[in-house]
Amino acid sequence: MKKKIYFAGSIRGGRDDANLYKRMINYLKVDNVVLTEHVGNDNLSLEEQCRERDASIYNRDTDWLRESDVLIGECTCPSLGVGYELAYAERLGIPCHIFYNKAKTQLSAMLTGNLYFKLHPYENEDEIFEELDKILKK
Ligand code: 6IA
Repeated sequence: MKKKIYFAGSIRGGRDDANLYKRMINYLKVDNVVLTEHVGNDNLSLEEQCRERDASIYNRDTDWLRESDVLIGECTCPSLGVGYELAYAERLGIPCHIFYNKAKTQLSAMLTGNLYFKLHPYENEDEIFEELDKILKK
């Protein structure tokens, strides 16, 4: 059965890895439903904050989180929003898988120290897809 995946990746935290998010989302989409495809969008506008628009983003994202079967986060680029989503998903008992490039980042102890989170440190991008296959039991 297709899984509903909440893919989490940095937006205002920085878009350095946006292309990687897109590759991961495209891979996940083949056999699953990715609720947050826009996270990999190349030309996501990073326009000025507007409280009302941001409130609708927050409400939509938390609705999606509540209906997701699994959260997959790419956390190499630190993002407050992704950290928030991870804590939110943990509260709901949604399985959370965290990917990060271990040569590029020192992940927060608030993530590495929380044994609820399943960590997937990688060196090469190929390893990501092998791990995704295992998670989704391809
Ligand atoms: O703090 P960040 O912006 O880096 O948080 C990124 C995370 O929050 C992602 O995993 C998304 O699920 C969520 N998120 C943050 N901003 C948005 C957004 N539009 N649309 C959907 N999800 C979002 C932001 C566009 C905006 C810059 C005008």
